[in-house]
Amino acid sequence: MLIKRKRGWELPENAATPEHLFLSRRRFAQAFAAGAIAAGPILLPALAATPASAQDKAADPSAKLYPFKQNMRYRLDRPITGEELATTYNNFYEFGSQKNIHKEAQKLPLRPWTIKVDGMVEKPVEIGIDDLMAKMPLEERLYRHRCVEAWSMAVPWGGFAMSEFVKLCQPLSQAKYVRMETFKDPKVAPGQHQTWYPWPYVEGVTIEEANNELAFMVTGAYGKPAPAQNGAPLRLALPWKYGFKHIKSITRVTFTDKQPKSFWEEIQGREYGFWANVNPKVPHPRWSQATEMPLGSKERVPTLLYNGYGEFVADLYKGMDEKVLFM
Ligand SMILES: Nc1nc2c(c(=O)[nH]1)N[C@H]1C(S)=C(S)[C@@H](COP(=O)(O)O)O[C@H]1N2
Ligand SMILES: [Mo]
Repeated sequence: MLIKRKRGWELPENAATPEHLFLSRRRFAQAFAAGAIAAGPILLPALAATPASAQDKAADPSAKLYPFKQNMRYRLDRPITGEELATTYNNFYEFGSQKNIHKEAQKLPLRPWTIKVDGMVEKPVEIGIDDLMAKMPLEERLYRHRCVEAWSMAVPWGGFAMSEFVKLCQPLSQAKYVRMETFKDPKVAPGQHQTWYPWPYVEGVTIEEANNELAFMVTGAYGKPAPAQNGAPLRLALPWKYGFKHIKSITRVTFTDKQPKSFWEEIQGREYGFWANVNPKVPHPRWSQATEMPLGSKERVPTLLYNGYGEFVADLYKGMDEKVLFM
């Protein structure tokens, strides 16, 4: 994950190697050693043939549903991040390892969009995003977001409780985990030409976490449909966990009895684990997690255990090994 040094909230050079360099160097070296790829240019240019905007915004049938009623149970201890910032400073490696991928991300066609539900469920289904939204109780929630890179934001998300989605899917009793996958289409997502990344992006949670009241499936932001760069048309928000768990542009949800191996865990399992709960006292192997830089701010603020959501989630982890819970 990229740590540039241009802005005030980012870490000094000695605190972190820019993640994309670190990882691409490492994975390139691995692939090279394995004879998988020949020496040559690592970065492929964006496909010139793809139109600048494959997406007709006016055609988004969900636009008329917004804004959703705000659920007052979830309150912020800080101002909402400016929309301009939250929609132009992004992590979405499918479109590149820099933060300014928002223009590139407009190439992602958001309709039609189908989510495949399979694995340990009563009946595997494919459901269109608009049919899904029609079945779900839509609401707005103000949530904090803490990236493992130590920047943070606070966003009004629109969407529905993940527990409602789980109910709709009718998982079998053997299902212990929910595994989610992002689209894979290198024609629209140039980052997916970088074959040393294990595409598609995968994330997972336990069924108990999915059913926790905080787990939220996001369709919108700032009172309207979320833009592609924030993970439209369906992304996850788990505000007590590091941001990389918030998988974007979900196309597949699988109920399983095996703990899923996530994208970042696959790349660098010693630094990015399955649980990834926020804890200021457990440093990342290459930098401190004690404080964070809210986007748009000039001063760092203390990071809170479970990102301040302990009252909702601490019980999920009672008696578990603290060595794995916070990475
Ligand atoms: N598919 C996909 N989902 C993703 C990522 C990604 O690169 N690809 N980055 C993650 C990380 S590290 C963070 S911090 C958040 C960033 O969400 P935002 O761009 O809406 O702030 O998305 C997460 N979800
Ligand atoms: Mo992140």
